[in-house]
Amino acid sequence: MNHAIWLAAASAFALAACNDPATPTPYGDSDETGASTQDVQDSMDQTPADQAPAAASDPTAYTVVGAWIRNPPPGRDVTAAFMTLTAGNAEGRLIDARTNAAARTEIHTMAMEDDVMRMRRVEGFDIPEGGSITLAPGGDHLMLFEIDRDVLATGQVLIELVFENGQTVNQVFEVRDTAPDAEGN
Ligand SMILES: [Cu+2]
Repeated sequence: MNHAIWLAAASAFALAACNDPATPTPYGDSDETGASTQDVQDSMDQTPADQAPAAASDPTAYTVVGAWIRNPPPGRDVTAAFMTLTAGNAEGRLIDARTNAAARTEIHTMAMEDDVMRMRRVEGFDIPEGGSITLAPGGDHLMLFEIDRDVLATGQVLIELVFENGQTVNQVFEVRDTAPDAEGN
């Protein structure tokens, strides 16, 4: 039931989105070479307090757990990705997501509309300082359009999460039929 609604919503949105002029995707166009050597040096001077040494010099350290992407049924060219995202020592805002597994990615939320759950595009998700947000089926999610099934078939999808302050996090999302914590099914 839920699943059917979700599919219907996904289908409606995909159709609507087709009228959208394609957004230019700067993916793979990165030319950032500065500062990384210094960052590594800084990290090495610090005690390895946690499992995220790369974020040691970042004003906001993001942590992602439970990242997964729904294995889409045959014939679908859209799917959704989920995770729990925690901000460390500063508040943050997720504003974009990029991946080679889809032609386009959007940030979506869900809202009831005439007794039907419908997805809606939003500009981003705020993450409170020291807090977290959870993207999960039936709620907030990353929406992937025109998916590349060859990439999904590898079982893992790399998604670059882009934050308002310019930080990015490259996160592996596991391709699954159900949520990682959905046991006994
Ligand atoms: Cu969506």
